[in-house]
Amino acid sequence: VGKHAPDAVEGHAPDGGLPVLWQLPLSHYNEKVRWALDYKRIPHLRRSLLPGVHAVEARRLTGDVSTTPVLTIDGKSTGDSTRIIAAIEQRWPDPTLYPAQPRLRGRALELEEYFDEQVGPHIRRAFYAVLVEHPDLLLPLFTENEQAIQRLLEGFPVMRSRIEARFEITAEAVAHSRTSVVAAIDRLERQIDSTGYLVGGAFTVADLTAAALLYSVARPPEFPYAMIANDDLPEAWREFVDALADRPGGRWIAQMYRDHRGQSAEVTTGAAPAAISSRTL
Ligand SMILES: N[C@@H](CCC(=O)N[C@@H](CS)C(=O)NCC(=O)O)C(=O)O
Repeated sequence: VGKHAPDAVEGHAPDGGLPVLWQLPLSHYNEKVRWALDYKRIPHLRRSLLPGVHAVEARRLTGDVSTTPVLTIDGKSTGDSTRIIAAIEQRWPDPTLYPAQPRLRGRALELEEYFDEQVGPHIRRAFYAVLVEHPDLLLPLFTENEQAIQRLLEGFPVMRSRIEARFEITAEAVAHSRTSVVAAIDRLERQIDSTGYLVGGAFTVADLTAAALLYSVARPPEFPYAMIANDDLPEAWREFVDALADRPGGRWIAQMYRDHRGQSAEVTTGAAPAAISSRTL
């Protein structure tokens, strides 16, 4: 939070005209948009928000959405990863994430919707159900700032009950969510065709969404932020994800990351191109 300037959204000054991604580093919906920005090599700034603050900030920015990711382009903020990718696609069509053929495009968007709505919330619930028992492992996924981690740790009982209420963490719901994640891997495996892709024999928004939303199953080294070290993984989570990571669907996720996750297009302050520094001055 300390990193974001309050006026960073006004379309000039600190953002130098670059798109700004407001994010939670660990969140899979945020990873989806980062991947799209990086894949299209769109130089952009990232502002990481702390949990709690992120919902308030998202609403302040967009007026209609209390979730991250939010992307600000030319002072206009859009929430929801699907809408953001549509906006990016329109503004930066190349390389495209949407199949040109309408029927294939429809299928790709349908799969995007399926992974967003039927898988994303379930893997998140399954994950938090285990990780709320391990704040020492969970909190460093939100920030590297030791002081911030300490503060979050002190407030953790409240944060934990908010997470449990917000994501409906009950034994019954968690069991159902685990089943839904396994079903997602089943569906993924049925959908991968002989080309290795989900739709139309090429990498599209469908592949990107499936792999990003299920990254925590495969734990790919290309994931750009902190992940829990293998040796520290709580047993209850390890046994769940390891079984899935070993399946063809799990290996496919790792493959998508290897082949298509690409290089970060984030512009960090230290590496700001001249055009940005001079406008900032
Ligand atoms: N449909 C949204 C979902 C995004 C979402 O659920 N984001 C979470 C982070 S994983 C969030 O900001 N949640 C805040 C909250 O639920 O209060 C999208 O695709 O962007």
